[in-house]
Amino acid sequence: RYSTAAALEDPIKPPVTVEYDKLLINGRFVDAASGKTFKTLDPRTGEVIAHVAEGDAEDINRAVAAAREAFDVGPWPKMTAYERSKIMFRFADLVEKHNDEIAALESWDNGKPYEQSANIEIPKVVRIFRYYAGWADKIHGLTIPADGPHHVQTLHEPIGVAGQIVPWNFPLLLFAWKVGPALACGNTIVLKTAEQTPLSALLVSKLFHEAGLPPGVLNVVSGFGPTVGAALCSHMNVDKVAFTGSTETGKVIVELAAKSNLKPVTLELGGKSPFIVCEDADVDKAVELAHSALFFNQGQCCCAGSRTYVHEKVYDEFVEKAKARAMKRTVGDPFKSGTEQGPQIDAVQFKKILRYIRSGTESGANLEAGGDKLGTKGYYIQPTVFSNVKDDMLIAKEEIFGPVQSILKFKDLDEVIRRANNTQYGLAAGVFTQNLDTANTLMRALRAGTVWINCYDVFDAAIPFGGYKMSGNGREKGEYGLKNYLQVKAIVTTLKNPAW
Ligand code: TXE
Repeated sequence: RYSTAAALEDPIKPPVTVEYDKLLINGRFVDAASGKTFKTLDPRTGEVIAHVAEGDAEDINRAVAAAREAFDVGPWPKMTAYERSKIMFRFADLVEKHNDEIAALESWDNGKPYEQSANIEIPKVVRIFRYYAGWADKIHGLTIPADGPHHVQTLHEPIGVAGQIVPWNFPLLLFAWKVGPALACGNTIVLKTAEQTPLSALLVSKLFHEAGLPPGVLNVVSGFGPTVGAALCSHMNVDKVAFTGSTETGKVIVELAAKSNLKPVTLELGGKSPFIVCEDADVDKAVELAHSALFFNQGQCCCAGSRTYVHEKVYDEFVEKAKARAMKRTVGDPFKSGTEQGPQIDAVQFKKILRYIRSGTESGANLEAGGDKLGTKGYYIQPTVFSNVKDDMLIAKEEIFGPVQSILKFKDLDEVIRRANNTQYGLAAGVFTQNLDTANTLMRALRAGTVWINCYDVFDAAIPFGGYKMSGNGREKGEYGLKNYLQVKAIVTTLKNPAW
């Protein structure tokens, strides 16, 4: 059924080489203090791409000291906002110029289709940096009328040294969501990449320095969560932490921040987002949108539409067509043109997904398509569809983070609202209907940070993104994203002559 399996045995040589594999501290590439390295693997084969310097607490100390100096002494927060903005624009131009090389490195390290990296993600990275470069000289406070003979104003100031921790599913896009607003506001940064995908951030950070970024403003320390990540979150000289990853690790991070210096934490965590197909839906269009809402990026999206609720009137037709669409999905080498789905990120995620697939079958859901790994090398999984899924099954409750679609049946709006909201998560939701009243009811009733109506995964730089409930706190992107990196100073001056 999956005719592409044979092609997976012979991976295509990526059109790029690894040039940067050290830590970036104070504008220079350096070895880890311990001299240790770790392997980053090709998800197509499990083979080594590169040995990368492995940071630990000592390297975090070095990086934080550099970021501290660049913040306290300058020049970054002391430069004019326009100067900072120009460097960010120059950086965006360089990323655009090197688009294909960066995209190739991203796909090699992560396994996502090269066409997705080159045509969607890296251009979005450019767009985010241009968006926030545009904000740099438009951040300002207020003048406030207050009682008494006082002139009152607010200054919006950077927080200081930001610790940022990114995951592996969108390594560079999430780098952009974090680094863009932090730099626009005048903060300095120590960023930890995910241990599965350290490469692209090192390459672009090199380009940032070429664009004129002063040393110490952006430091990148590769390594593991319990060492580098924990040291960053616990550091007394880090003023703020921003994290994207699992809800479980999010809780650890809040604890580390609280136990050290009570630094504020913003979190973008897991999800189990409902995608609701109403009775008036054009089934063909709904199937296609629900398919991409779940399967995009190998299903490794925090906002994946992973509970597909379909009205009973169109349920059977929807299931048939969703199954046919999944079986047509082109799984293949990420570097092959036309590939829709590459391998999962690593052996841990691969096994976790296969466990969930087994659990779906065992708990009585109908396996309509897929259900197994694909090929003999690397971490490919067949696009999998379950129907007859019930709310209390594990596959309907927990984040699978893989290419597994669960289709559930509903009868009326009140029921689907209650069921859609009955989750610890609240990241996103999708609604598919032509009925304005239905759309209006659902968009207000759904407890989620984003509701997409007749669309999904629209990630414009200006649109805020973040979670309700245990999907996190704070918003990234857009004007809201600046709030994570600013603090407000109130200035009160006594007026000699209040009449004026
Ligand atoms: O996540 P972790 P993992 C979900 C998804 C996935 C599951 C596990 O369901 O299957 O999480 O993935 C760093 N202190 N998401 O294990 O552990 C780690 O090094 C500080 C959802 O990869 O959250 C990496 O850089 N940092 C998600 C980052 O946290 C620590 C994206 C994410 O890893 C740490 C990824 C510690 N103690 C997974 N432990 C999303 N929201 O998009 C780990 N890290």
